[in-house]
Amino acid sequence: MKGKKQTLGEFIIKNQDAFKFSSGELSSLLNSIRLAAKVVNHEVNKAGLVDIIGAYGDTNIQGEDQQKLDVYANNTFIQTLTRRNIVCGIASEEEDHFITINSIDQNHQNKYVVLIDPLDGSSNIDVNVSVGTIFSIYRRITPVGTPVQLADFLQKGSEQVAAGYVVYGTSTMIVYTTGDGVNGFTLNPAIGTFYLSHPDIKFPEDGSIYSVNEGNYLDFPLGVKKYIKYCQEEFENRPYTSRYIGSLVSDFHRNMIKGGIYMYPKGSRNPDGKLRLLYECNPMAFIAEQANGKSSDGYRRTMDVIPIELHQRVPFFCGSKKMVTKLEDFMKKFGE
Ligand code: P6P
Repeated sequence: MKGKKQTLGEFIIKNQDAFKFSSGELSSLLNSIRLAAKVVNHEVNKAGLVDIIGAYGDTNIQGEDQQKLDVYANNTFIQTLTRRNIVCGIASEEEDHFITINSIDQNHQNKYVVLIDPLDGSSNIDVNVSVGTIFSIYRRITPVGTPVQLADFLQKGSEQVAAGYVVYGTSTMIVYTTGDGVNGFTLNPAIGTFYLSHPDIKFPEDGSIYSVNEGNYLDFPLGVKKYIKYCQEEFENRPYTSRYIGSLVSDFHRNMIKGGIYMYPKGSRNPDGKLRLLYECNPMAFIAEQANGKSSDGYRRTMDVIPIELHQRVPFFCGSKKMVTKLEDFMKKFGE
């Protein structure tokens, strides 16, 4: 039918042959993420109406208050992924350690591990600011038929086979890559179907939006301070616009559409930065690079960082290629 938009389900099936590993398993994995996203979206959208807002009364390994929706989203993604019998292990921001997934008759035959930030930006939940889910998918590297190991999760970002995010915003979208470009799907809540709304998304090579928590300015490395002042000076197409929602998925998504750079530098309170390498920075970096953008820790490509710890943090600079390169120039010149 003319003008009929492709659904996410149709897109997954149509493109599964392009996936260099077992297409059926990845398709099933992506379908389970699609289902979990719809379930979480339903709760996020009605959070203001029921007593699901507010602290869960517990804290996660990050020492952050767990919001009830954090826990709900975490449980929903873990249960949905487990039921599909595709993954051998899951790591989550909300779980201190990785979870081994293996039903009795299964004997650890599943080949994929998933790392998730189930509800990023959750501190914004009870002020009605958009939040997101971030996921990263790898093939296991330890022998199939044995329990998953930490090494399966501590892989460089360049080894990811798929990554994506859900943004629960003015509309709910899934944006993901399997290494063959980036595509965005928007949910029609009336029928619970995601439709291809943003095919082949590309970061504008340059941009005029910078996203950083300027409240931490005095704490930033000199190179970052110099870059921010560069963004603010009257010259060429500057001053740029400062836009910071405080929700990585939303800031990243806007910058990918309009052009921009997101920055979370290190500082005295966050000596390695705040964002987690494995389930925030690497998946966003994979998407950024697949959309012709760039991502680094100020000096090195984010996806080349060798992980040493599940909840490891890194400084994170990600967005339009020319803006990230300019930031790196300031870091090389002025450094810490
Ligand atoms: P700050 C949310 O907690 C998050 O991980 C990202 O989504 C967001 O960009 C950042 O932290 C906000 O951190 O220190 O500026 O409040």
